[in-house]
Amino acid sequence: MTETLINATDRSLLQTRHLLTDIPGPRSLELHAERAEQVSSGFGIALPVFVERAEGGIVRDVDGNRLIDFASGIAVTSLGASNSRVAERVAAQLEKFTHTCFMVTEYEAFTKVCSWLNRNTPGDFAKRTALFTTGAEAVENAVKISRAATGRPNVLVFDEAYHGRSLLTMAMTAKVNPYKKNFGPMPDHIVRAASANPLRNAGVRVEQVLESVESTLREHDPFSFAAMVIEPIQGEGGFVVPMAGFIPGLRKLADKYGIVLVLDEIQAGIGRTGTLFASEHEQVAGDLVLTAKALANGVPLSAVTGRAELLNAPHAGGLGGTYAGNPLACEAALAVFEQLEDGVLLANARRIEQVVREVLEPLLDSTSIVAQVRGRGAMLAVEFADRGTLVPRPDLAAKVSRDCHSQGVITLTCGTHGNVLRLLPPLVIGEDLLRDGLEVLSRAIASAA
Ligand code: PLZ
Repeated sequence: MTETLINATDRSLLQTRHLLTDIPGPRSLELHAERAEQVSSGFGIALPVFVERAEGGIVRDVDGNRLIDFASGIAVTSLGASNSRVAERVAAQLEKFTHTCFMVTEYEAFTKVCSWLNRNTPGDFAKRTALFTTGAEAVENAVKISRAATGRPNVLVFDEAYHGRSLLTMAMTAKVNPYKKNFGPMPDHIVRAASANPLRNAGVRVEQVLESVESTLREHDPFSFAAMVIEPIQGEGGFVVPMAGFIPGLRKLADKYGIVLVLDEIQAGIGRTGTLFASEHEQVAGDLVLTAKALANGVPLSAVTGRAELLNAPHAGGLGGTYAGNPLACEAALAVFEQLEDGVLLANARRIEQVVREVLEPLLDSTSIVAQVRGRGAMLAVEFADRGTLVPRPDLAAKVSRDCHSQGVITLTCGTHGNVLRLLPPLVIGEDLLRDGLEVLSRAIASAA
């Protein structure tokens, strides 16, 4: 895999882990102290390291350390954080104009991004796309579109869901701390149903979970629901791949009651799981599909794509936003699409899964603190819990993550209980680098056990 990588030839940042100082180093600590004097303390931090340059699978910090990137800025920089084709297209656009506002005067790249998404999202029906800026905005607009199309108020969401931090999407997100605490009251008409977490529902059949979802719908009148919104693989909630048959079962419920099925592919989509869209693993087409994050490889862009009759339901002028589908972001997205076209990146994602499973799955036998290794493609996670009782161990996830950080591997945790360590390497990471990072991780897990 190392040699087939798309950018392997034009990399100027050496693709090896290299530590010159403690992590964080002295310059990062200084800058972090300055930050604390200037920046709202409402922002958390996974690793207080200041970045000087990033490329491929490496992040170089201001102290000259080279760290392995197992985060990709939370599943964003899938093509590497300074992808040359993205840089070229954005630079060329910068010379022409940075912004017109698509609601004032138009530019072709906006249409081209919509056209690619219309062609490539699952579902053999006429589609339209609306572009926005952040993931949360895509979710909010999916709700607006579904309400306009159905004339109904309610929105069904699921346990362990994450959909954003804006007022509506915060209400749709399941986890209270840190996302919702002190920020209420929450907007109304959000109803939560059971999700189909296989680890936490051992012995439960998928039909039973679907019955429980249907009974939640019935409690509120199923015909009062505009949309049901689900992540095909739950991201912040713990990289939960739902039980087989769950998403297809939701598709059937949505059809039965005329509810818009919205697939939030913001974290899992755009190649991350080894297919363009994670819902392809389930062979389900959403009525609306949401993308953001990797869509423009770090230039802010999000999209709602789906059935033409839904996207055309809002009145003209009802959708928009000053920066919606900004031309720099559209050019970045077109550069991403070009590089997804030949399937090499998708193959890389699948190869990453093979390597990660080969290294981490033996831990299931050698320790009793790893309850599961799960995920798809380059969206993989380790859940820390007592193997017998399944009591979550966030302390171990935090310890292992800290250990990785100190060894120069950028890892993130997630999960309702904070006990899941997730791996989101860029799809262009070289195999040697990937294996080096995994070696650090397995040693950290062994020492925590
Ligand atoms: N839907 C499935 O994963 C963003 C959140 C980081 P925005 N996830 C990372 C944080 O702590 O704020 C996300 C997601 C899914 C929606 C969103 C929201 O996307 O671009 O952060 O608004």
